Amino acid sequence: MPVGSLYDLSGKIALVTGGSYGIGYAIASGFAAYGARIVFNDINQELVDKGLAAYRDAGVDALGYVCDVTDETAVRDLVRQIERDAGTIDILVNNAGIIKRIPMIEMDAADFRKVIDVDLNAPFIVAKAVLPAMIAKGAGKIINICSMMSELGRETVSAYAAAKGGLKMLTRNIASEYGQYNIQCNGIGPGYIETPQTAPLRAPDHPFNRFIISKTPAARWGTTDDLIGPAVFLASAASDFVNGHILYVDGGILAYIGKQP
Ligand code: NAP
Ligand code: GCO
Repeated sequence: MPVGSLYDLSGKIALVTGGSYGIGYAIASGFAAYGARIVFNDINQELVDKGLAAYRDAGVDALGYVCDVTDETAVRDLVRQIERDAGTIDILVNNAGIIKRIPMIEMDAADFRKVIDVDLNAPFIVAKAVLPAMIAKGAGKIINICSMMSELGRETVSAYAAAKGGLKMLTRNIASEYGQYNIQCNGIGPGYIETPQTAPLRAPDHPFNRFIISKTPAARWGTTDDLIGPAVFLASAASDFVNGHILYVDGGILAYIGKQP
C-alpha cells in the first residue's frame, strides 16, 4: 500500500456504539473524514435522532439504530441488520459507557453490576458478534474505549475502574486470541475530556477542575477532537502490526507525578 494511503478508510464500515454525541460522535466523524461509512447505535430513539441530525449537519451520511449493548440478542440482531443495510463491519469502536460516582461502601451491588454490564460485558458481547465476519474476511479492527481508570483508582469510581481495568485485559485477550486472523484489537484511554460525562467535575469553582488541570502537563481538559487522530490510526492500515495496546490520550497525566509544592 502506498504510504500516502496508510490512513485511508474508504470502503470500510465502522460501527461506533453509543455514537450519538461526545467521544463516539467525534471518532465516527473523524472516520468519515477518512472515507469510512458510519454506523452507530444508542440506547433510545431520542439519542439516535440527535446523533443522526448531528451527522447530517456535518455532511456525514450515517446509519443509526436503537440497541442496548448489554442485550446479546439485540446486539446479534443489530449486527445482522447492519450487514443487510451497509455490509460487514470492518471497524468496531466499543464506546458506549456509563459511570456512577458513589463511594464504594455506599454503593449497591446492583449499581456496581450495572456499570460492569455496560462498560465491560457489553464490549465482550459486541466484539463477539462482529468477530466471526472479521475472521471470515481475514481483517478487522476493534477499538475499546478505556480510561485513566484502566490504570488508576480514585474515590467514588470503584465499579468504573474495575470495568475499565477489565476492558484493558479484554483488549489484550482479543488481540491474543484473534491476531492470527489479521484482527487488531487495541484500546484508547482518554484522559479527562470535556463531555457531558465530566460536566459535574468541570464547574470552574469545583476543586476537581483545578486538580485535573494541575495533574495534566498540557494544563487543560482534553477535547473530543483530541481523540480523532489516535482513533483513525488504530482503525487504519497504519496500525496493522499494533495489537493489544492501550493508547492513552491524556495530555501526559500518566507520565506525571504532579506539580511540586
Ligand atoms: P457517555 O456519556 O459515556 O456515553 C456514550 C453513549 O453511550 C451515550 O449516548 C449513552 O447513553 C450510551 N449508552 C449508555 N448505556 C448504553 C447501552 N446499554 N447501550 C447503548 N448505548 C448506551 O459518553 P462519553 O463521555 O463521550 O464517553 C464515551 C466513552 O469514553 C465511554 O466508554 C466513557 O467511559 C469513556 N471515557 C470518557 C471520558 C470522558 O472524559 N468523557 C474519559 C475516559 C473514557 P446515555 O446518554 O443515555 O447514557
Ligand atoms: C472519574 C472518571 C471519569 C473520566 C475518565 C478518565 O474520574 O470520575 O474516571 O469521569 O471521564 O474516564 O479517563
